[in-house]
Amino acid sequence: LDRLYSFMVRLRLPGGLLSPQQWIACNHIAGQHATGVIKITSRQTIQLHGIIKSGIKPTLQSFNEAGLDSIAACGDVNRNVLCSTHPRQSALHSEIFAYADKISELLKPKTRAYYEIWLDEEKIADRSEEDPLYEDRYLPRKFKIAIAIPPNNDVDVFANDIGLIAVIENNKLQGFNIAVGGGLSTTHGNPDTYARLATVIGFTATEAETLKAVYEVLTIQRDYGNRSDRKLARLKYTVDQMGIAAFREELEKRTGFVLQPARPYQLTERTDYYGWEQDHRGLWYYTVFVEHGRVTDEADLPLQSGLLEVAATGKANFRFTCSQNLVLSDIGDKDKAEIHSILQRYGIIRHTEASSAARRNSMACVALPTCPLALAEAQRYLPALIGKVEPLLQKYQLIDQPISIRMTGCPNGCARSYVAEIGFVGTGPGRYNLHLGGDRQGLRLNRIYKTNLNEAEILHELDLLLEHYSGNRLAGETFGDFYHRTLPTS
Ligand code: SRM
Ligand code: SF4
Repeated sequence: LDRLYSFMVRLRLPGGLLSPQQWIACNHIAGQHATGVIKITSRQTIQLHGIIKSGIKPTLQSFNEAGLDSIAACGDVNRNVLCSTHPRQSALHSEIFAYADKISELLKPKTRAYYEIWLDEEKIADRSEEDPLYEDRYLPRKFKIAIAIPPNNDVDVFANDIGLIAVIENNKLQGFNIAVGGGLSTTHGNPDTYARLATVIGFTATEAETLKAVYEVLTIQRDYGNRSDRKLARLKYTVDQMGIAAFREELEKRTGFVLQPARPYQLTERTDYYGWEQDHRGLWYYTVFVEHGRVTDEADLPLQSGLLEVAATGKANFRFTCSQNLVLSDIGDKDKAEIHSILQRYGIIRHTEASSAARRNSMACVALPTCPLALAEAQRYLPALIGKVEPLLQKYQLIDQPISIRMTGCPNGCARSYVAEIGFVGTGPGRYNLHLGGDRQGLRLNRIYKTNLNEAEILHELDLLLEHYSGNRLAGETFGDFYHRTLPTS
């Protein structure tokens, strides 16, 4: 008798966009083959849990019928490419957004195995499977790319192996600043591992140059990355091993052109624009708060049913944010009232509006019960913990502050807790390291303040920290900036 394994399937969704028909298909597939819950991830896509072995093939086939695939969503390859979500961000959003797809296609493994194994494509024995990028060995480790459109760093661009920052001048896309070597994961007790923010190394002006530079960063990582220790195999270690100057030189050798000096840029926020917003074309967008990306029906919030009804109108696209939320998008003026009334009927507007600023700005990874690497709870626990932090925020008149609180069940950093103002990193059942001093824009890592705290200890520490902050901060100073300034460095 075979064991009853269950699996998770994650979609490749560059930029995180689904049509309403695709959302309906995903909803249907989730109910038919998985647990029913649709999970929006911190990398702008969705995943389904609880798929039994015999259900994998029908799941992937159903996704394929909906024009969706799961290629390179996991593995030592380039992962889902992120792009700033909200079209109201810039009149050039669609032009920049298109790069997510181009990069994803460029870096997709060439093997037909996915099609042959899951989609019954005829296997041609002598078909050559040459892949000039991944060759016969893939990369030493997973690889991540994000594109940010200033001033919003909603993609956490510096947490990626490659970060592209769009440079817009005179209403034209001039090109991209390129940053390399971001990555967050650490391992408890292994001092050789560390979180690192990507370093900006230059600027590329044309599409051809940008794609070439991105591609060759991967070939450098393929050829120079550490293949003997997976804990030290991400590009961040390769970059530090080589040094920035040598890395840039190698890149220029491989691309055949010299990177221009980086252009000035400003990332002043890391925000999901909740509620209704309108873009330059007059189209409407409603950003829904989806706590930790779990789309399901709860007694007091039938979110999944409400979103299905929105999708059934065919009048809104579904865009995922990198903070696990959802933007109902591209809604015509004449359709806005209809969508609004559905959202209102299902309590979605009330939930989005009534949640506190800190709750709406929080993130948690999946962790238990499905993640095999979890040491502690995250998405099942953080909502309750925030419920206990909110009275403290009230007590110190801080309830309107969108202090970023992120929790992960282990030090891998899937909810990017190392770039939060308050980061919790699981150490064991019910226990977390408390990190402080990150900023609100994702430009600075936080630091460990206290280790291995249980809930009572967390609340005690936060009570003291919030009181001290509320009484001593400078005008306009955020919680993260205050503790960055005032905490002694070790
Ligand atoms: Fe992650 C592994 C969930 C974003 C760093 N991550 C995992 C696995 C697959 C556990 C495993 O290896 O078996 C988790 C599946 C749990 C489950 O039950 O579903 C998992 N990671 C997630 C998601 C779903 C968290 C979420 O709640 O949203 C995110 C899915 C992203 C996606 O759609 O592709 C997710 N993971 C991240 C991020 C954030 C990001 O990319 O912006 C990070 C930190 C950034 C980085 O990569 O440096 C991240 N995940 C890791 C790592 C550590 C990698 C490393 O450099 O060592 C692992 C473990 C590994 O790869 O060995 C990991
Ligand atoms: Fe699992 Fe750790 Fe990632 Fe959370 S941070 S999903 S516990 S691997």
